[in-house]
Amino acid sequence: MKLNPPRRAPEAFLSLGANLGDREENLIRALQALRGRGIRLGRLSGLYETEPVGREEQPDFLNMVVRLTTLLPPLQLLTRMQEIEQQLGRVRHERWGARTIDLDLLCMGGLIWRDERLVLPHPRLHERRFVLVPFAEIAADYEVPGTGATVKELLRDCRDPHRVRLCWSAEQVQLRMRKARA
Ligand code: A4P
Ligand code: MG
Repeated sequence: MKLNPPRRAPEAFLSLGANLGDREENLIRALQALRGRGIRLGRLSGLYETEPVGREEQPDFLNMVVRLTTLLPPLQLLTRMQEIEQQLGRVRHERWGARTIDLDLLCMGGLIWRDERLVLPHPRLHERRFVLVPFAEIAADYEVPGTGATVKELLRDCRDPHRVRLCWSAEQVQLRMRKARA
């Protein structure tokens, strides 16, 4: 009997950000919600406190990047991410009155994708230190599809002046995840 070769699940990188409510809690809850249903979490970056880019008059963000593997097709992964945003946003909405979590899909395998729902790699990732610093922490040598450059090269060339400061190490995040599960 001929066995099918195991399918290698593609890897994906997600950026998570929160700037309202209990920011750490929102990120931890998003990570927990991501786990399962065809998604396996891999390496996590630490949490970085970052100056807001774009609309400047808003609180500082906490940002991080996570690697995961999944057999979900890209649009299904995006749908899952948006469900999680809604779940967390809705809970927080009553209390804090604004969106409390942002999940962006940075890259997925070697995929280049552009339609009305999804653009891959994320079109602004190379302009943003709040993405590139945590991304480089977990995957400095990953070549971002379509750029011919690694994450650490994109970070080296990035001119974004906004402050990015590590405030929780990856080990502290792991510990917090384990406590939340216990
Ligand atoms: N969409 C297309 N491609 C993607 C992708 N690769 N990942 C579409 C996720 N979504 C993607 O996103 C708007 C639409 O983008 C979705 O309908 C989706 O189909 P959204 O998350 O609903 O809205 P948004 O996040 O407010 O808009 P946008 O343009 O994604 O904003 P950004 O680029 O995410 O910026 N400063 C700091 N320091 N830290 C931050 O995390 N985040 C933002 C938001 C601004 N400034 C920030 C931070
Ligand atoms: Mg977004």
